Amino acid sequence: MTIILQRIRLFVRTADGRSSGTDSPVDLRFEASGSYPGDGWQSVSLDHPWNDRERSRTESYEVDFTIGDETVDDAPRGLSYRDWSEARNAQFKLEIRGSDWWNVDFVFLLGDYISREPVPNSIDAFENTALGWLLMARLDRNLSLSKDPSEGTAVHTIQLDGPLPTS
Ligand SMILES: [Ca+2]
Repeated sequence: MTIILQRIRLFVRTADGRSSGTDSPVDLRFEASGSYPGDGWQSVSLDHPWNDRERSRTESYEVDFTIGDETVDDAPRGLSYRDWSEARNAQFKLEIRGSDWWNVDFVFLLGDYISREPVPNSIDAFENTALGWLLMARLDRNLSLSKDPSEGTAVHTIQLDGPLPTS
């Protein structure tokens, strides 16, 4: 079986405190696999055309992993994993690139997945099943991000604790 993650949506609410918002840039970091261009750790800037991450605002960011030109055995494009265990252990990190403190209320992460399995009794035929948007992670507590260690952590690893399939 192969699990292909085509895109994610991250919902993140900035807390309501007076200095909870940030002007520091924030990246999503993840490890490339499958058809995604490049090897190893990648960074995508989480940025809208407006002033992101103001106090008590909820932002939604979509990151598309199907942008690569490479194909892997004619599989659908995206980040690919051997099985659900590997998919659930994939690492996604939020990294703040400045010392303007960001205080976060909650983080929800959803992923648009496809599972791909060989067709029984065939040599090279595969069946792709679109699973739609699955809840990957929910962090429902306060999180402090800053490059200044006295204010928070610069990199937060999102635990994939959502109810993803186990097999
Ligand atoms: Ca912006």
